[in-house]
Amino acid sequence: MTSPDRFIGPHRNARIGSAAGYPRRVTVPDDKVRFSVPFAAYAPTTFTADVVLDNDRTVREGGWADPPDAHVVDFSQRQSLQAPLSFDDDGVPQNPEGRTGLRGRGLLGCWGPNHAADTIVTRGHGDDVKVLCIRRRDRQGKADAWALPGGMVDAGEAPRIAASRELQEEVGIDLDLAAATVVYAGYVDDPRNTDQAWMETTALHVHLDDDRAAALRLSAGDDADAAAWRPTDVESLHTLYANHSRLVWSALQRLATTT
Ligand code: RP5
Repeated sequence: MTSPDRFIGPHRNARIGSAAGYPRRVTVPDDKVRFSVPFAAYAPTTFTADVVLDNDRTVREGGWADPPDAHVVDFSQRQSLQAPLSFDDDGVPQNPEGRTGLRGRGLLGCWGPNHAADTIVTRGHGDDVKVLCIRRRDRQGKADAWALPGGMVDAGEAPRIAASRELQEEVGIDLDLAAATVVYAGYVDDPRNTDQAWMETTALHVHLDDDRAAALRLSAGDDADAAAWRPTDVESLHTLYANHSRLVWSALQRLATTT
């Protein structure tokens, strides 16, 4: 099974994405994405959303965001699934996939990697495999933002537990993910990413037989306003949020070799 061409090349959503309230990003040409490539004219705007600033965990009980000054964060305790952290000239973690046309944290709480967990639940056989998706309530600039069920990993929480919790919250189902297989762990090409804050995920795959899949009663909630089984042909996959197509593709490859 050959992976579609669109999985190859520099991050794209992180350069063109305009999540709610985001200022216009500086254009970053494909050949200038890597920070190692000189780009003298590069002068991105700095933007951190008010909701992030209002949730500074050092001043607000229950806050989920780092303080505005990145230098007070202990980065020795923060790990990237993608690559060892590297830092810009100001000592702030730098996006491992390169320039995004925006600095600051945007809508993301953490300087550097922001960890999520996603579940890829599949059903069906051969050319008729379907994947369980949610429609993101926030849409993130799209008319129809179908995505994998998933969300942020809470401090100290295992990705498997976070994935299971999100399935319950967003789709209303209880699935035991103890035996689910990690098919992807790394960078997410998310439209909210910036040069200094980005999404990473651990994606768990579980395939359900026809009876188990038919018994599930899907009920969208929390960050989702719809839940449905979606097709997995290449064109459908490429309409998914961020680079979730890449995650589903990994699961399909696993299915093709294990069934
Ligand atoms: C994506 O954003 C992840 O892959 C995950 O699906 C999601 C987590 O963010 P929220 O849904 O919590 O906004 O990057």
